[in-house]
Order: sequence, then C-alpha cells, then structure tokens
Amino acid sequence: MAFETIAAEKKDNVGLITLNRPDALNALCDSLVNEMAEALDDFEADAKIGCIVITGSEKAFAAGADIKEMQGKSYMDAYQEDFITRNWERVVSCRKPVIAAVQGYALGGGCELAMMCDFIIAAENAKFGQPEISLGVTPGAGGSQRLTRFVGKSKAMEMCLTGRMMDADEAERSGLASRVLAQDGFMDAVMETAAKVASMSRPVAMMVKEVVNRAYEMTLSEGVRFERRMFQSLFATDDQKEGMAAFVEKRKPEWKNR
Ligand code: DAK
Repeated sequence: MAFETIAAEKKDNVGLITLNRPDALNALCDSLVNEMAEALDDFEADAKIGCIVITGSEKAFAAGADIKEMQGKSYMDAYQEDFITRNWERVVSCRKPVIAAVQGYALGGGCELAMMCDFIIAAENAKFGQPEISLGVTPGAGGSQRLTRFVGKSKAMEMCLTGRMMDADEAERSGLASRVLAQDGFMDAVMETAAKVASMSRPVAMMVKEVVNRAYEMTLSEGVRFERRMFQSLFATDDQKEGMAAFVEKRKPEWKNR
C-alpha cells in the first residue's frame, strides 16, 4: 500500500509499520495516525499476518503529537472533530499482537503510542517522556494512566510533572520496556521476536493478548476466572490437540489456526 507518512510492508508473517516523517521526528499528525489505522486494518484482515511491529527511525520513534497541527485548535474544534481520538484508538483495538520497537525519542503521544502496543522493545538510545506539561497541557492519549500502571505513581508523577526523559535502562528496570537491545542490528532482533510470536497459533496468541490485557481491567479473582474459562475453551480447538501431540511426539507443531 502506498502511504505518505508511514511505510507498511509484510515480511513473511509479520506486518511492519514504519513511521516516516523524518523532518518532524515522526510527529503524529492526523494523517499519519489515519494511515497507521488503515495499515492496521489491512494487517488485521490478512490471515497470514500473526504479529505487527510499529517502529520509527533511529533518531525518533515519535516526538509526540504534531504540535504545529494542534496549536491553533479551540476547545470546540478539538471536541467536535474528536481531535485525533477517533483514529488513535485503533492500535488499542487491534486483536493481533503489536510490538513497539523504539529507537530514539518516544515523547508525549509517541510514548503513549508505544504504551498502547502489547510490549515495548527499546534500543539503547531510546528516550521516553511525557513532556506535555512544558506545552501547557496534560498527557492526552492515556499517558497519565498507562505510564502510572507501567512504572508506578512516583515515577509517573515525576515524569509528568517535570517532563524528564527516561533512558532505555531505566525504562527496562521500571517495567516500561520488556527488553533493551543494542542499536546495532536492532530491527533484525525485533523482527526475530515478532516472527517468533507470528509462528504461534494465531487464535491462541490473540487469546493470550486478551487474557493479559484483562489484568488491567478486572479484579484478580475475576481475571483468574476469565483466564480459566479461556484456557478450558482451548480444549475445543485443533491447535491444542496439535500442540500437545507435537510435544509428546517430539516434533514441531503444525498449527491449523483453528
Ligand atoms: N510536533 C511537531 N514538530 C515537531 C515535534 C512535534 N511534537 N517534535 C519535533 N518537531 C519538529 C521540530 O519543530 C523541528 O522542525 P523544524 O524546526 O526543523 O521545521 C524538527 O522536528 C526537528 O526537531 P528539533 O530541531 O527540535 O530536534 P532536536 O534534536 O533539537 O530536539 C526533541 C528533539 C524531541 C527534544 C524536540 O524536537 C522536542 O522537544 N520536541 C517536542 C516534544 C514534545 O513536547 N512532545 C509532546 C507533544 S504533545 C491525544 C493524542 C495525543 C496527544 C494528545 C491527545 N488524543 C488522542 C486526544 C499527544 C500530545 C503530545 O504528544
């Protein structure tokens, strides 16, 4: 597909979205977020795709929502247009696993976009921050809520109140990033992880995503009950039979995705 502000490509079973506004450090303008949503629709509809990666450039994953685009808006403009809200939520509603591959700046909406993905792999030069307070606003795409859940109140509060950036090691230490990888060969290593996810049974990977995400929305006992029901339901699938038979027969499973 031809896009102007992103590139979208299919690499075997992995859908790769590369944010591509180098002159603006991948600032997330409305058309970029629309294009990203369109690419996600396409990957979601393609049965071959088992995992999606969102990345930026070596210098910036994304330096936030586009300040130049939003600076002149009135409250009524933002409210009535449902300014950038309508298309942003597409990442969250994606049912297939989505990995954020972050190099360089992930600030404001960039950090929020990364946190909407299922996990974040950071390069050594990654920098995360919610600097909106310096612009006279609060985080607007979930940063105050998701960052707090990832790193706890004290660190989230400090970052949102001061705009301080967190480096990759601190992000991994505090649970924001799942791993920090060397910049050299970074995307190859991320794509290897994505290929691993994509090699699993599609519906089971989707259900894993669903059960883990429930942990944020339910009490522990309700979440455990939900997980148990999901687990039990998998005994009605071909892939449970195949996965367990393959283990017993000491061979690789051949998923039917059924
Ligand atoms: N928007 C627009 N342009 C940006 C930008 C941004 N966020 N960030 C960088 N740029 C542009 C710069 O203006 C510059 O353009 P020219 O001047 O060359 O035309 C170019 O990118 C290169 O930037 P710098 O010259 O500043 O590069 P440096 O290496 O010196 O500095 C920097 C890099 C990342 C530290 C700096 O660019 C910076 O501080 N950028 C702004 C970071 C920031 O404040 N981000 C938060 C934005 S507010 C919502 C969804 C999302 C949001 C809200 C609501 N809803 C769903 C309701 C999100 C809000 C935000 O993200």
